Amino acid sequence: MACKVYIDGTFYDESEAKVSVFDHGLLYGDGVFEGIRAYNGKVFLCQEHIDRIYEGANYICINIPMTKKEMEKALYAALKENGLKDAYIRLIVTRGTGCLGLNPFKCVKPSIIIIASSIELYPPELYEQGLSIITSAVPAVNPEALNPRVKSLNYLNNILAKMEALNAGMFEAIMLNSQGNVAECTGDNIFIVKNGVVKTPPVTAGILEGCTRNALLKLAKDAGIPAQEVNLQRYDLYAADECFLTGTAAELIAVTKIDGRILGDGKPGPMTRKLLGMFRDLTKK
Ligand code: PXG
Repeated sequence: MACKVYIDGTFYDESEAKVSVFDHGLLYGDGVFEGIRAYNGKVFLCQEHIDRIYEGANYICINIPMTKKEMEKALYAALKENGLKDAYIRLIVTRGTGCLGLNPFKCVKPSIIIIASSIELYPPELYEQGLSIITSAVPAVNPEALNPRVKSLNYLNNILAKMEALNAGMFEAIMLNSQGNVAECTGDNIFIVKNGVVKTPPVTAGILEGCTRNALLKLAKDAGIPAQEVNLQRYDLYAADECFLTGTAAELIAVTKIDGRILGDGKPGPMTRKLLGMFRDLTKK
């Protein structure tokens, strides 16, 4: 279904929603974005996503030309304009239109784009079966170069790893950091469960600090389930009782096989199911 797209304060029909070929978002991947969900008319983890995009923009010296409150209003306006209650919202802030050449300071004004639509990351039956995934030969971006905490418009590294997964007949790939520790998947954070303890790599492993990840850690802690942010090696993955991925698009999905090693009994485990139930409840609040 055709949607109405917000660009710099105006809604355009999808076919008319266009940006300049001189936008540095297109020319250099110079910008930041968010993938956000709306459930039953409410923008889920709205403040968290808004805070993250403002922080990321600040890191790359983009001054978003609206307040956070105005941004929240624009997200709701995009839902309303499209008559959507449940949606996937793509928020993009680009450096804006400039000239050829890297110099970002020649760009006049950052552009804000909001697309409200839908997304399906994995086929529904995989939520029942669990995913089979691989570790990628493509390492995660070194945080000393471009910190992966910035959800930038540069996703090529993750796309290389995603292609590796797809070429191997899998949907996802795990990226390791330069120390060989587990970082994250191409569009999701990763968790394991070992002896009743939920574990996920710390932000310092060089990951996107996922909003779903943070919400899940809080849900676990509030429910008295032990949860730790600790470095994980590939050994920990293979030896895990359970594994699951979290992300705005994926929500929470079990992983049952990694690099050909079957985890637990090869089915989504009890902790994964419990946390998925708790997460679904949270989306209904
Ligand atoms: N790691 C990476 C590299 C991501 O891109 C996550 C973790 C999970 O973060 P959140 O905040 O969503 O829990 C992401 C999120 C898409 C798409 O269009 C990608 C993401 C989210 C939504 C849609 O492929 N990535």
